[in-house]
Amino acid sequence: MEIRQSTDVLLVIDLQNDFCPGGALAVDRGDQIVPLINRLGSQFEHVILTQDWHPKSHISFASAHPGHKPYTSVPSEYGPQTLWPDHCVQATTGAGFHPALDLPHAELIVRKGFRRTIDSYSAFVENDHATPTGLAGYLRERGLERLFLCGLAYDFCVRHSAVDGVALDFECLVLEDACRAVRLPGSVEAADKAFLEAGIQRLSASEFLAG
Ligand code: VGL
Ligand code: ZN
Repeated sequence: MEIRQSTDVLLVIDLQNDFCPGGALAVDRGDQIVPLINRLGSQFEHVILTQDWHPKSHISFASAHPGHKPYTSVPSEYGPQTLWPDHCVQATTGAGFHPALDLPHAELIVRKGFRRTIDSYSAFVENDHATPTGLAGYLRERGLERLFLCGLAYDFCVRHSAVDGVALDFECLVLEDACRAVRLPGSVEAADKAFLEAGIQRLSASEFLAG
């Protein structure tokens, strides 16, 4: 597959310390995809990063709901909200990008989840399904049309970003081996199904790079 340099984007989701081994919400082997993502990045003219960026006491933190444990769910105004360990707190080391991530030409960093009462898995729309992040407007204004997604986590932020991107008329493809999953019960299967239903192609980044 040929990269269309003027209209394609590499969208790197949440490659942050807290999602890597040793971090607060560590994704198994989350750090291992960094070299592959760096190689991918060097092939794309347009690279955009997302950054999970929560205030203290964020609604998605189990610690903000006394008596509730991480990885359970609570009702919220916009439906069930999964609770997580405190993670990606604004301006902490955990919220920083993995130190080996080497994408100096990334042209935009989209921060999400910065409103205390709304979580945001998607790079496009927050979990209330109403609050836009601004990414769709940026892409349209810049004439960017097709997104290759990679990063963390496959079954949450990559999943919702790709599905919302397609709903907003962007073509989205997922570079599967350049992602890692949180793996809550059934979450990877649910992501696979969501990609299939939305017509989102999954492809191997290694094969993609090999041409
Ligand atoms: C994510 C859970 C909570 C992700 C972010 O990046 O997939 N998952 N916040
Ligand atoms: Zn988060």
